Amino acid sequence: MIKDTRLILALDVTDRQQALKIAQSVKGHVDAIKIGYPLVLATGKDIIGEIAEMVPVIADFKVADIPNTDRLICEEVFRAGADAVIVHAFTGSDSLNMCVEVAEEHGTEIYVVTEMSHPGALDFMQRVAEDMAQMASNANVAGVVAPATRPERVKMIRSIIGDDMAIISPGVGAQGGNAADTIRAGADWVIVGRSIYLADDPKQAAIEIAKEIKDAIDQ
Ligand code: NUP
Repeated sequence: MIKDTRLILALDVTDRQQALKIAQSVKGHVDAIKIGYPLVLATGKDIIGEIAEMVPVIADFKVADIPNTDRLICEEVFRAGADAVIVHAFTGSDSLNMCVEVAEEHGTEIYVVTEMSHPGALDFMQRVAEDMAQMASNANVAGVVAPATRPERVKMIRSIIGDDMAIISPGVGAQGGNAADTIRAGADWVIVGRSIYLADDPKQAAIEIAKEIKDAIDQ
């Protein structure tokens, strides 16, 4: 991913025309568009390639299976045109390494979930998040997903993975996180969904968040 606006749109709409219209309008104002089950189940997997023609696509399928099934899933997603896939860490290193192997064959990227942004992540995930970040840093992944709702955890995860891997961070806006705090805590990109795609003018909303990010970096 090219680091420019440091903003990723989570495009969780379920209407094909609306998705394409928003993707077109934010083009140039976001570095990637993250799409996942809502859009792909509603419209079909061809939407991955259609959006990828405009803006790089991160496929948020949170892949979490045995290595062979993970391989089959990642192959389909990359064949459909995705530039990156998000995978879960809790299935362990063999599953993760299989995803990395497929990404290497396709010249694409893997991002690994460490600790999720919602309150329920405190029930189980947070207890093993640091181990999962360590596992991710031992694998050849592009980066990890860490919670913008807890900037102190972004900072902690950054201290584990070092500076060579990216942190992409959801939870800004609708979930209560703040773009500037997240970037200051060490995230490379923030991921924003509802605050952009539900806005009257998604392009303007993206421009405003990108400006907040830029101001935080320039400070
Ligand atoms: O920990 C995570 N939190 C999270 O919100 C991991 C994710 N992949 N996401 C996704 O980021 C979530 O599924 C949604 O697509 C996006 C956040 O959207 P919003 O809360 O900004 O609308």
